[in-house]
Amino acid sequence: MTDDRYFYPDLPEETAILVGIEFKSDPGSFDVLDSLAELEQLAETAGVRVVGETFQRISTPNSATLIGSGKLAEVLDLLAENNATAILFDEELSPRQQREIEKAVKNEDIKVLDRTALILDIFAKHAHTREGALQVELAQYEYRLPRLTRAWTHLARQAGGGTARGGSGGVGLRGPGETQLEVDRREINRRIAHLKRELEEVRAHRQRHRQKRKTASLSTVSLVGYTNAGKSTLLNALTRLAGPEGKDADVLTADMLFATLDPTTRRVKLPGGREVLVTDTVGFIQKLPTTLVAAFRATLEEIAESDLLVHVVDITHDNAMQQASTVGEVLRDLGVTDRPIITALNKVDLLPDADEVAADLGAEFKDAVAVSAATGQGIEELLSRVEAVMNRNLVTVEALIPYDQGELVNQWHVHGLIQSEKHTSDGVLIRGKLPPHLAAKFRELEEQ
Ligand SMILES: Nc1nc2c(ncn2[C@@H]2O[C@H](COP(=O)(O)OP(=O)(O)OP(=O)(O)O)[C@@H](O)[C@H]2O)c(=O)[nH]1
Ligand SMILES: [Mg+2]
Repeated sequence: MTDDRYFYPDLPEETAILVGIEFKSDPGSFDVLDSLAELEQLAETAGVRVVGETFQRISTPNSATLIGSGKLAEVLDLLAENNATAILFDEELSPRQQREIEKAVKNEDIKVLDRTALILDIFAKHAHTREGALQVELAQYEYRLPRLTRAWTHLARQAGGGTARGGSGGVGLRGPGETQLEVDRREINRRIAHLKRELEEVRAHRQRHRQKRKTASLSTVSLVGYTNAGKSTLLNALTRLAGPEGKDADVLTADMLFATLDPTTRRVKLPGGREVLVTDTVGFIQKLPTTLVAAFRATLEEIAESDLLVHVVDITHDNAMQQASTVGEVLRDLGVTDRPIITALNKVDLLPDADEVAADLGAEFKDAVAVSAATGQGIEELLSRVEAVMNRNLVTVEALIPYDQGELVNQWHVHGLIQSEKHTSDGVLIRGKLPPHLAAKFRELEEQ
């Protein structure tokens, strides 16, 4: 039973037929069947049971129905045979395609959804911060606005009085209050404008917060990777093994897609004593529509501002290489191309011979370390690699710090490396390394 049916036992179970498409001209890096398997996982995460699937290889998409009419007839048969309540397309449907397919289905109780609607639905379930919830709501309205059809309003009426988040409208209709679907476009537009204003306020607040954090000037590392690769588990392991309090970051980890939506940042101590901030971010997925990428703004800003990326790869996944190249593509789309990257080949505890795999696959990646976020294996090595990259641009400084400025000694310990520390009659004489902006500050001290 899915969460929603636990809380709303009267909800009928939702079942779906999946429809995959492979474009002959551009087959993509994922095999159509692998992509469908992923779509099934997305469906399960959204609380929908898959009862049938089919796919078609096509040269050009049919502008009215995406798939050809013969294939559509087959889908309708599958739907009827299995008594399914939804058709789920693995490709984004244009508003027109969605309408035409709904017309062909001839039953307003059957939902016609695509991958984007499904991902948005999961996001609505998993967004916990105000900004996360607002941006998902905005993305959902923007997605739905051109797709408002009789079928939607009909379902909205059926759902009647459902709570905004409770999911009484079921998959594809969770999130913004279902009753909103009954109002006309003008009102939805008004809501979109309102959400945008609210988001601006929340973002301005976050910017100020980040500015404050910046003045604390710790370097930052972002954990990036395909959804379910183990980023959150790794953040927990890093803070447990090297955090100031030695305990888990308390980030939710789960064997589901998009468990994490809102970024979480924690302090982690590198082997030499220097501290960094590590941020867990939203996972990526293939066929991520640009409208959704925009919704990840909080995460994107974190990634764009970090000094180093740790790319977490689930090395035990059959599609590990395709997933890794998807992450590379998304990063490129986001314009993050100039950042040093360390690859963490995760979940090696599940492999019979971790070293062998690391040696084989490690060659495919730049700067790869085999780790297990679950057992802690390889985490020390990962931390040393992070340290090596972070320390690359430190500069050597020697400074005499007066005893009444003890806070500066502390800063040096946290932000840099200490090679020697001597207590003299005038203060503490330190020789070591610091990030460039702090080095300047300590040199000034020298000149006073
Ligand atoms: N065996 C094993 N399982 C792991 C390891 N790391 C993570 N997992 C499991 O993999 C699943 C996904 O882990 P998460 O940390 O939630 O993955 P994520 O990358 O944060 O995923 P999203 O936030 O959903 O994008 C969970 O069931 C974890 O327990 C590992 O090193 N070994
Ligand atoms: Mg996560």
